[in-house]
Amino acid sequence: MTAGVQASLFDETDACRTDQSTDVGTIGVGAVGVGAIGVGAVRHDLPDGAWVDVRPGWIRGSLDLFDALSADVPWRGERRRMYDTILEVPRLVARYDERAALPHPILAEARSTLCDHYRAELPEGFATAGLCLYRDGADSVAWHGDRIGRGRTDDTLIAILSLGSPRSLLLRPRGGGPSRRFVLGSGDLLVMGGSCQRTWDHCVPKTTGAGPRISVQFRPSGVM
Ligand SMILES: O=C(O)CCC(=O)C(=O)O
Repeated sequence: MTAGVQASLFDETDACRTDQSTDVGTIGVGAVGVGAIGVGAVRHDLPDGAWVDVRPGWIRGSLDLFDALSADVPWRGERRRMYDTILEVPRLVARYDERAALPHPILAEARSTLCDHYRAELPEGFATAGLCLYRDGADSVAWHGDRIGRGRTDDTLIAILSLGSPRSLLLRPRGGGPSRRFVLGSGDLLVMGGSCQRTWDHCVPKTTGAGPRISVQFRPSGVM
């Protein structure tokens, strides 16, 4: 499956980092590579102690990574009970806990880069990876916060790598108020931090004309 879209306009060609390096490093897998987060990341402070970092073009060769994950990940559908009806969840998923091998070596590199960059704010580091495949614009995820585990009571960080077709990720205060829209292109990174999971909800709404998109969410252990 090919996303059939251009990667982020910011898709970069610089070298990416190794576990050992302290700045921009050199590990990539073929044409795919992880950039430094500090280069080009912008922090958006939100009310109530929440923030969002956006780092456009974090992954170089992101459409190759999209194609590899589309083909290799054991995608599965999920069902949820809604009152007395069982409904198909409108996207495919795959989950990797902290002990599981990730489905592409660049995702391990991405996680380790995230752990290094956010060590002061998240000393325990990112552990799990949740992957979602939005097959087209009819696939979506409804408003929610990641409030299972410590995200319910404490500040935490969730990092999202977007691959494939651009989609909007919206955030709105839990108590109501105007929403904020972040349009994520292929290879872009968005990190939600501070109180974001407790005080804000996020969603990926349905849209017309979108192609396939993969979202990779890195979370600390026990947070969902
Ligand atoms: O698709 C995304 O980037 C968001 C996914 C998400 O919020 C979730 O699966 O909990």
